[in-house]
Amino acid sequence: MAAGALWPVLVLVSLCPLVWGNPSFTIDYEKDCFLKDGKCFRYISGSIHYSRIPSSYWKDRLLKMYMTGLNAVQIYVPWNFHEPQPGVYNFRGDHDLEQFLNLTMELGLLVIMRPGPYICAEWDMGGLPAWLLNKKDIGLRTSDPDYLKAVDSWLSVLLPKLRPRLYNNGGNIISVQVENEYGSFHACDYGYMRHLHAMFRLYLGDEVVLFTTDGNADYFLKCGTLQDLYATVDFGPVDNVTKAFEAMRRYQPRGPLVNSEYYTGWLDYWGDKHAETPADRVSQGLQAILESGASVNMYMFEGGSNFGYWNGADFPKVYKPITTSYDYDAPLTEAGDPTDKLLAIRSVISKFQPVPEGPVPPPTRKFAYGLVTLNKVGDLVDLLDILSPTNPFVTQFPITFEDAKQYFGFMLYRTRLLGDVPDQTPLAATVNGIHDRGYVSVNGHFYGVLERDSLKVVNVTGKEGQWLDVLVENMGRINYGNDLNDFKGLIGNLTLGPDLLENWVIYSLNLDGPISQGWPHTMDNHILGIPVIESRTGPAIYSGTFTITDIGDTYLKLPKWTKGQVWINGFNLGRYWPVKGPQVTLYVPGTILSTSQINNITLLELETAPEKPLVMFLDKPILNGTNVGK
Ligand code: 6GJ
Repeated sequence: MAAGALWPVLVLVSLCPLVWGNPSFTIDYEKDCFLKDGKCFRYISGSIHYSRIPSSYWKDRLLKMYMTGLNAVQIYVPWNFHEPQPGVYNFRGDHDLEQFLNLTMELGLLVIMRPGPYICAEWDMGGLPAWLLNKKDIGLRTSDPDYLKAVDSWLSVLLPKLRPRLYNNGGNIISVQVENEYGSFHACDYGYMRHLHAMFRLYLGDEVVLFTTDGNADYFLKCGTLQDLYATVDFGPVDNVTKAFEAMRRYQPRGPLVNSEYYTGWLDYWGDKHAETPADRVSQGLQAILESGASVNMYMFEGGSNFGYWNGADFPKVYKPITTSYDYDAPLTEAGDPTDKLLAIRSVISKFQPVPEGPVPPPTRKFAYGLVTLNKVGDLVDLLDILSPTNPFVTQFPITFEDAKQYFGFMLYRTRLLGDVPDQTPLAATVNGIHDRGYVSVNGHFYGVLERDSLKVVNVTGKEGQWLDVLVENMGRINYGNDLNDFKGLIGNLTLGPDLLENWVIYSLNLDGPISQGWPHTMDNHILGIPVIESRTGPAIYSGTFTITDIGDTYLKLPKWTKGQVWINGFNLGRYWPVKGPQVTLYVPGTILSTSQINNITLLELETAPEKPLVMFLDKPILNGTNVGK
């Protein structure tokens, strides 16, 4: 072809890359917009955490987000959810990140990825794996070489999974966040951020939009932003949109305005009132953001649940663990049910861009399966041969969970009384000595609870040679702020009266293993060879069974139980604490229930069981329990 004839073809190629299938997602710093395939584009996104939803329900939630009119979803990748031990990876089943991403592609949703490595998110240690604490003085979220070595190893596994899914490579990932609100962290280590920047570029290439997110104030933005990382901000309905974006513009003078976390609700702490944000306030704020032409991600759109031990904690002044429910008062409930807030948001979005025709899918089916009676299997200290099969640690002074290479759940600390204790004598920890709750018994008699950040003592009596037992519960690691190195267990020594307690026998407990294998339902109590003592106090295992004829979601209520952990059919549903509230019921996804087999439920009650050890399944949640424990 003569050179002259080639010209129109070259112009065509350069003007319409899509003609040749070269998708592109970039930033236009003249027009202050994202460019998607050469056209200005604004995303309206919602946060969803796959790690908080059973994988069978991922598509249901994503479809509802699509039908609301969202064109993108924003997701965190919790590092500790995928690397439970150094070099051991889990991307299967409910951890199958790529399956989740496939579903977003299938539904035509774009993705904003937030791989951290730190993510906050009210998730244990902000997503950082607790095994990092094996180096006791590790500098988390800094240039500490040991921290960076672990980060680089993790990113070398995760980021190659994302590269083919980038929009410019034909996928649907349009942007990737580096770290998370780094400006809120005390270290202000630019070397660390530059290292992450280099690693993200190494694995993801030079084209993908990399960005940061920080609070909308200079105090946060000055340490959280970095050259070549697009600076975005976050703020909620109470904030002034103009002022918030003015703060962004001081660090990102050109390019699209972006609110990466527009708070649609808020998290719940045990013992606080259930957080609620009115739908009209959320939708009015959203309208103001969209009117400014900004792109926005609503945090959360679907919260889900902190199953197992995954909840994090905050440390405003004292330690405050987050509840099992991460409902967040979000537009989709913990069970994925659309709310009036979702409809209000959909109405606002429809003013700015078309929303899909057709109804938002209805709530999933809910059932009130009724009452289930439980039986006591035994006191925890009588079940150690099953729940702690490995030899205990024998030490002069207490060791932490991390010392024992145990990162979640419970450890039993025992020491023998060296003499009679005839009178009520205070067992005490140093102020910060218990991480996080210690359930105290002597010779199997329950005396009470030692709590973190408390000077409260537990008075005990006993006889020489009897076991003094402290069952320590890890209630979730701090996920925000400067105290992320949140070791668990007896962090300090205990004293009994004037005496320092020494010579400990320490049991690492593994309840999830046996229970996931069917214990205790696979054997009768008498086979356990244990006379079941019918005391209702102190850490003990209870179990029951129930059959159902229809599968659906349900909510577990534990009237007059105190605090503990619950498993159904071996699935660790999470923590219950109805006497504390505000959460009174636990969400039970129908995906873990069966109509073809007898269902089983197992409780570890840590304090006091009701006279009638029964539980009930309701068809509605109670997350704002005021008269809790009833
Ligand atoms: C965000 O910063 C975070 O990026 N955020 C919250 N921060 C305040 C922490 C409470 C003292 S609460 C909800 C969100 C998520 O944690 C998000 O990961």
